[in-house]
Amino acid sequence: FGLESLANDMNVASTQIARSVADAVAAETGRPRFVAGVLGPTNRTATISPDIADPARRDIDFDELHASYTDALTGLVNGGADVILIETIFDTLNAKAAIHAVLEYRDLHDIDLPIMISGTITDRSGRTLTGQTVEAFWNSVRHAQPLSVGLNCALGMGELRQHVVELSRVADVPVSCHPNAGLPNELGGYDETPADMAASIGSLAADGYVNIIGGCCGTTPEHLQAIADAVAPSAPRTISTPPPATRLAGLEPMTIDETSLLVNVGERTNVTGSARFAKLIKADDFDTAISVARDQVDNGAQVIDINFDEGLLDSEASMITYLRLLASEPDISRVPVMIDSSKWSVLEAGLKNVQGKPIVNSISLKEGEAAFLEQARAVRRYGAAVVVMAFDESGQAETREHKVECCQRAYDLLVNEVGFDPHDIIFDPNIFAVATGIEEHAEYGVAFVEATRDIKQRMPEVQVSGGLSNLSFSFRGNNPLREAMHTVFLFHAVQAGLSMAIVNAGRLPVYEDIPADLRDRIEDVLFNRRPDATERLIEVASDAQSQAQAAAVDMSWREEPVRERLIHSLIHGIDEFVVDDAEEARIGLPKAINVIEGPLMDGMNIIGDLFGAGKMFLPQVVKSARVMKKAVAHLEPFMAEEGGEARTAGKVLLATAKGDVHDIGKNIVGVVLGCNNYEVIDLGVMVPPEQILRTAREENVDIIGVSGLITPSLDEMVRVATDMESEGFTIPLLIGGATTSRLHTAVKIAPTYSGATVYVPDASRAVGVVSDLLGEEANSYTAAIRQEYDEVRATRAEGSIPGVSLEEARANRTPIDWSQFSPVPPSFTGVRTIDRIALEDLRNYIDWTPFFRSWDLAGGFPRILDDDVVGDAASELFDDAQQMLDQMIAEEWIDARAVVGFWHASAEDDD
Ligand code: THG
Repeated sequence: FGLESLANDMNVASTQIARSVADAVAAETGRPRFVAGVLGPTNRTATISPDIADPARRDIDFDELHASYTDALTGLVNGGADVILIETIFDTLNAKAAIHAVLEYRDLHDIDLPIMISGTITDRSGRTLTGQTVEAFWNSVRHAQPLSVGLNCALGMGELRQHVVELSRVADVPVSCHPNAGLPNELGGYDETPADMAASIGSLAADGYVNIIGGCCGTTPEHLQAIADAVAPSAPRTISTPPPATRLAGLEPMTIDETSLLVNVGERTNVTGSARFAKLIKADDFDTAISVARDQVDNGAQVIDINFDEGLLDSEASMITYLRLLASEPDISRVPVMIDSSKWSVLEAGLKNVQGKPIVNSISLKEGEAAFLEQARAVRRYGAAVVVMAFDESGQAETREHKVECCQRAYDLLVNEVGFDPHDIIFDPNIFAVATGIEEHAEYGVAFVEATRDIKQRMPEVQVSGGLSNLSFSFRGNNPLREAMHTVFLFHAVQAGLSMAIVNAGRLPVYEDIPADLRDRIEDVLFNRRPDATERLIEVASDAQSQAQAAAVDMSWREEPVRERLIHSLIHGIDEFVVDDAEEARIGLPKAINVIEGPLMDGMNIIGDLFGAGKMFLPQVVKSARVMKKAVAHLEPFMAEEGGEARTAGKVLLATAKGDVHDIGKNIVGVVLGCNNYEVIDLGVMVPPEQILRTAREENVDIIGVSGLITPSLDEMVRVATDMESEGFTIPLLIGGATTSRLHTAVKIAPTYSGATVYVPDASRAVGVVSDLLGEEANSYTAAIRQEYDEVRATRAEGSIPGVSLEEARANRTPIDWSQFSPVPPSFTGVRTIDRIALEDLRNYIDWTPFFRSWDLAGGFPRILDDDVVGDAASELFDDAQQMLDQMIAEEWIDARAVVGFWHASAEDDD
């Protein structure tokens, strides 16, 4: 709202008001009252790119957020806040900047300022906007050691409950919850009454899932009173004690405990560890460089080590770009990253660009305790785990004793001085090359394994890791032998307590598959069992046949017909084959445009369905849109050649309504449309209707889309529509944003504008709607929407018959004369087993109405059956359904849901 410079002043003033009220109430009641100063999420995300063409771009970065949070925080503290509540977190990286700001402020001013944390789940996938699961979110903010963690906003208690239950399971601190008074209804209001909220929150409390409760959007003092009364009888939740473990996170949680097998850390995304990767980075081919990370994950890497330490590279810039690109790849960024550099500035640049809980690789005592402590404290504020190399002022530790000494010293400093959770410490006792021919190196294998054993015995909570491929440097060029050595070494090191290793994921043969003789010779080297061990290994080196088994990637989907392949690529966000497949599809169809309107659009629609059903989350949808872009880019020149009818990019004007600054959703719509070959003109936020219409005319756009999150935006949208009407516009108007709805669009907006007015529920639907509105069938599409909205209005009008007063209703009571009534005894009591039900009998008892409603079949089944066009098809379906049901019952699956699902699927096929 342009008031950024006043954040500090406003926070001082508002905290002072809260303070004076809290103090007055405390004096009056004799009970303590606290003031929580809120740091909100801001209106920008540090994790998602605002630009189609540039997934590495960001609207805001960690440092900017940090500065702005520090400013806001200063006001809250000066106004007298007791606690800082970091709230409504949709992007954990934003929250980590806020946490960092508070931790740093606390240290600088030496004050005790507890932190409360509350995230927000925005869609049906059960993830944050930026794609993290609840547990991954908790792992990523846990370093704040908050007074509490919870969830708020976005949803009502009903939808939020399962996520609070999940948080309650994983969080070893008090759990809070302050939901909205239900989801905003279609007209932007909140429907849950104090009694509704009291009931749902009361039951959450009674079931023991929360310690702190409250209300967010739409709640009033009456709501809070009712909630307070409802939870009064319940005991607070008993804090859970999840088993101690190393808990990391990408988009998903990653837990390492004593039941874990060896954690594979992918080594290939390292410019010093891979000539190919180095070449790609130097050539600025980040796309292919990202596929190296994907290969590692596909081959089983559970963490990826990322290193840009190379003299000729701008390592910081490469690290930032790479991590930001990874953030747009949900199938890779689901795993945590290990930020690998010997330069602190690169490590720090990395830490500012990951939303999960990463690992820093590495710090050590080689420059003394002061530098070590400083870096360790910084790592803690960023909330990362850390690899500590067994180095000290005298250099790298080579003997068992020296390795253990370095690690013990680092442990004491980290745990006692810095307050590190020992589970966040990963020791690396140095894997060095063996069989080098240099005598002093002969003990390196044993020294590592034995040091590992000692470390795990003395400090059982820590993890031990190592760079495995270092071991076999002297056999460079002979991968089969190197891989066999790695496997044999791991076999022993894991027994000694090695829990992680940086490896070439997927390139580790099975121990049992290594020929016994080769195994013995390798073990001789590793354990320094005989003076001629190295020579004997070299003897067999050349005939060591490939033991490594390339992990078979499942490529069976490549065998499917081209339409299925295209859809598969879109859904899974794979861009590797999409150009070839688009070409194959183009050759098989009359025109290039048919590829877009056929298989590609089918794929996008499936994605819309999956998103709607919570089976995909936002970053995946954006990823799919990028694959789409690639396919469309390939088809474009052909469409141009085919002339006139080719869908040259339609022009879409997007704007956030006047008075509203929220644009994250709108930006994503812009990205998705841009990827689908539409030209997007984005006017930004707080755009007055005049400016929208002027630009629309000047730019001769095909569609206008207005978005908004806050309730007043709903009225602004009505104004846009009204102005469009009075100025004689005819182009379609799209309505979107969190508080908008089909109902509001139908009831309030559409009637004011004679052009098409269409509600777009989310970004995954934008392309379908725009292509329908601009396509050849636009007229019938628009007519269908109009009819649908007419029906919505009609239904609403029916539903809003004015009520009468309670007195009148009671006076109008139905007279029931019980004396005239004799109850009929039931034909039997007790249990009766029914073996087989014929559909003819059952059919009459099924109330289809709720199914039709949930499938959006407004007219209901009978109308479809009567309809001339689809009537026959529908009766056929019904017969099919009957047969299927009979069979299912015969096979003892009497689950009505399965039957209904079948019917629904068939109906869509025949549509
Ligand atoms: N400890 C910690 N971090 C580390 C290491 C360690 N990071 C880097 C390194 N060591 C681990 N990573 C690798 C990656 C690749 C190789 C070795 C270690 C390797 N690469 C082939 C080679 O050099 O022969 C490259 C071949 C190619 O170009 O493809 O062996 O110890 N904490």
